[in-house]
Amino acid sequence: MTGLDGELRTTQELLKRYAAGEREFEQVRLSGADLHNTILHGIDLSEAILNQANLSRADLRGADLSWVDLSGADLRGADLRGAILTRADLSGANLSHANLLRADLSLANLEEANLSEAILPDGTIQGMITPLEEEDSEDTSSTVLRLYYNPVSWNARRVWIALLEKGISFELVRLNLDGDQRSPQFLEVNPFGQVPVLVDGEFRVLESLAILDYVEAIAPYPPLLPREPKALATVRMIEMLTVNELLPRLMPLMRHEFGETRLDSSALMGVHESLDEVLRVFEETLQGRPYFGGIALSMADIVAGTVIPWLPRLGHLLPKFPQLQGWCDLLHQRQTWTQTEPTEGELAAAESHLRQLLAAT
Ligand SMILES: N[C@@H](CCC(=O)N[C@@H](CS)C(=O)NCC(=O)O)C(=O)O
Repeated sequence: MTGLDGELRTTQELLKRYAAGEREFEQVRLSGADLHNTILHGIDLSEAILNQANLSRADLRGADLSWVDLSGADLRGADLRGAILTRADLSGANLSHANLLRADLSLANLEEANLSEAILPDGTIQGMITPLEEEDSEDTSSTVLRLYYNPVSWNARRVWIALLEKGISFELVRLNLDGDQRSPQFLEVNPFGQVPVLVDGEFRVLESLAILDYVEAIAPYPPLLPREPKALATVRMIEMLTVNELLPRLMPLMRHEFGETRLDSSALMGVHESLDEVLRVFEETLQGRPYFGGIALSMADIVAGTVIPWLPRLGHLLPKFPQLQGWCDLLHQRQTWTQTEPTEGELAAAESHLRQLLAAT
């Protein structure tokens, strides 16, 4: 790979060859390379020179990084589960929020490395007192996360957006919700016959909010849950208000719009007023900040942001809530929102199933 004629000179070349299936890149010299967010699962970079490289959020699961020079490298949020880092030079590297579960760090130089909130090889988190339960630290290094979803499901879209925001690899398994959610195969995955479900190796999580917690724990970078107490409580509050107040109040409007249970004008007005009650709290909570948790996107924006922008389509307009309106506009500038937005075709295809599901609730 690094012989005279095959010498690798650029990051692009490495990525190209990796994409073509090559894995042997031992002794490459790519000081200061920009490899952030890349998928380099199982790569052999032993004895490579990668000092000062940017490998933040890179997927380096199971990589051979023995004797590598990663001094001063940016490895924030990198997924290093099961990686071999024997005698690696990690001096001055930033490994905060990295996942080093079951990584081999024997004789690695960690002088002045930043390991804050990194998941260490034994499953403990640097800077936290409670070790992870043994069963939580199951090695999933050889598995890809699998998300069962439907494109018009708000609950599933929350998880989909969170996974994309984290930049981790996953695969999507689509359910049509036309009865396939009650097939024996899917009922084995979720006995309640609902999406989303996240499967990580042998481990399965139901319930979108629980899944979001799991995603945050396995991929802590970039954080989608603030640590500051008031911001954290606000984020949780918005998540719970969306699920426990906003969505139930929205259901009659959904049934009305989809023609199952038409409401007369006074009942309709009552629904709009009760929705406004919740939205007023959301509007006040933003307090001039771009997102519910402050300046950075959080799980609150993801949970509320898969519902509120749909309200105008259901006849509930937002102009009296200028902050929420601005927040919706901001969300729609994110690729993770546009990428996961159901198409008109998907919406039309889902309409009759949606009607049946609404009638059953
Ligand atoms: N509380 C669950 C709700 C899941 C849910 O209601 N999923 C809907 C789609 S949004 C579903 O799969 N419905 C199919 C059915 O009930 O048959 C969560 O948050 O994950």
